Amino acid sequence: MKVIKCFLVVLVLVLLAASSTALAATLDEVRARGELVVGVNTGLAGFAMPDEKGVWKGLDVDTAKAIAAAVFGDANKIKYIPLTAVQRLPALQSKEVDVLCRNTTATLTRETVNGLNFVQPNYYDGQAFLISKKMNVKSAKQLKGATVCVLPGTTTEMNAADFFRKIGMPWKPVVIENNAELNKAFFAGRCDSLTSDASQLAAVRSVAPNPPDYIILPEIISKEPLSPAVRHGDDQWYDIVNWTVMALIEAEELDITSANVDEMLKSKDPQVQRFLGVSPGFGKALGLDEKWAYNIIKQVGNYGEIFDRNVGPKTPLALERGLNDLWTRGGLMYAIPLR
Ligand SMILES: N[C@@H](CCC(=O)N[C@@H](CS)C(=O)NCC(=O)O)C(=O)O
Repeated sequence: MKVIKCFLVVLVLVLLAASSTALAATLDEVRARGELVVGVNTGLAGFAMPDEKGVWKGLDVDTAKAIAAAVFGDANKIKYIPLTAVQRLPALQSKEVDVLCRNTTATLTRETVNGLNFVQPNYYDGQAFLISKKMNVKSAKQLKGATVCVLPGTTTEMNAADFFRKIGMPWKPVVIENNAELNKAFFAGRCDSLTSDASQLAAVRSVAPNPPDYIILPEIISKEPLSPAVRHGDDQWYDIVNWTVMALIEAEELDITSANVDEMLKSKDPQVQRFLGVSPGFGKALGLDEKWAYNIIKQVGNYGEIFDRNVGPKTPLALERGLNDLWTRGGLMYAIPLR
């Protein structure tokens, strides 16, 4: 009896030790390594793509930079790991990356079966269809019998099947795993339509041989809340990534920008003072420096700046804020209170 009791006590102690290391692991590992390892797209204009000098640019890249700024006070301490749609979830599960910032839709099965947690979305998207104007089609409901290019390992594949099944229309999926090959197949006329998240179709269209030859049909057939993701089991790391995205939105709500953040340090507004660490507390609560949010905004900008710079109306993607506008202007971007 005594031996069994003893064994149980040891077992409990071992389990406790194991769970506490799992809880604190990621931030410690990232700090010890001296850089954040981020899983990004292999190349998606506006979201994550190296420029002509090989410098990664995009909304997902800026989200990653914000995390690095929060953790290190230096937005450039990042190693980018390009991942295809099929590779991305296993790469996070196997600890090849600390975080995924890769236009990935938050879903129930990805959070449960795949053991991941999605934080606050950094882009609310929805699936659409891209076609050549020559097709003379105005609605996705006219795509009867159409061949549709689609990437495997995505929510896209299932949504398209659901859409056509629901309206009882036949279609022919053309499934190609390599994204560049998929886009090439569409532009070469191997499929009548390319289906994906609307923002991605805008990105693909922006690099088309002649963009005005192509249109995105009006139907949005799904909800695609694109969110950074972390592994299950490390709440502190989840909090850091989640509150980094929240901070980007909060700064826009408070009218704090990369240009005025130093001026804002002198603000009399207690909310601004707490946000920028002038009144300390939030940094300690997250296990970070009190200047975590200041560093994010100074080095990367607020959510609106990131949106405009990468995908907004003045970029080749020319996307409107729409759902990604602040809640105060009718969008879904809403930072839960920093208190
Ligand atoms: N948001 C959807 C789709 C994401 C996705 O992977 N889209 C493709 C189509 S543009 C992509 O990013 N491809 C780039 C690649 O696989 O390299 C999901 O999470 O499943």
